[in-house]
Amino acid sequence: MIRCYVALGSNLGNPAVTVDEAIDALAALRGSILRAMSSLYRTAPVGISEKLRHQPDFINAVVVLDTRLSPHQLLDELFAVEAQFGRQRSVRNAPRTLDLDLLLYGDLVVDDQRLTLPHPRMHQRAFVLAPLAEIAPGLVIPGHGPVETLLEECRDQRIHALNRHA
Ligand code: PH2
Ligand code: MG
Ligand code: MG
Repeated sequence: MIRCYVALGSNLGNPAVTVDEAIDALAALRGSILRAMSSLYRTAPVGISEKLRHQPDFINAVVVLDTRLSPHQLLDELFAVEAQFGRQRSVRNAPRTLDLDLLLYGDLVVDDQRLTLPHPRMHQRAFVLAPLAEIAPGLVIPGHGPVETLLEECRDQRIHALNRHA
């Protein structure tokens, strides 16, 4: 099996419920086993154009999946789960009920029409790096370095771990 990391994000509807339910859906994916999940994080929108800037905070999380699926099969499954949660694709970076991004597929490096691995912006985003560091300390992102070092460079991004049991 290949070890993969998948990021979850939501900022429409009830994001915390959506992310929890989406984690259950990922745990049920064919040919795959859910190995770990991070805490949920409340995060300020990052890298969004001026016009779309005033959108709600996100809930983000990251999970570890071991899979027998190919990268493109896994990508198709992730799109199917997004659709199941009512994801509408309008303009890029519009608020969304659920975004599932394949971050890493083993140490595979690819860049084709549908898929770029490692995910091209993951190394600049605290909302990915903080949950990733929680479940995969010391992980090295091919071409970029250790997750903790990258996270230090994103200190200006507002992000806050939710205490599930509060
Ligand atoms: N996703 C984006 C763009 N910006 N910002 C936060 N905080 N969380 C996200 O999941 C996110 C974002 C594009 O997918
Ligand atoms: Mg995304
Ligand atoms: Mg996406």
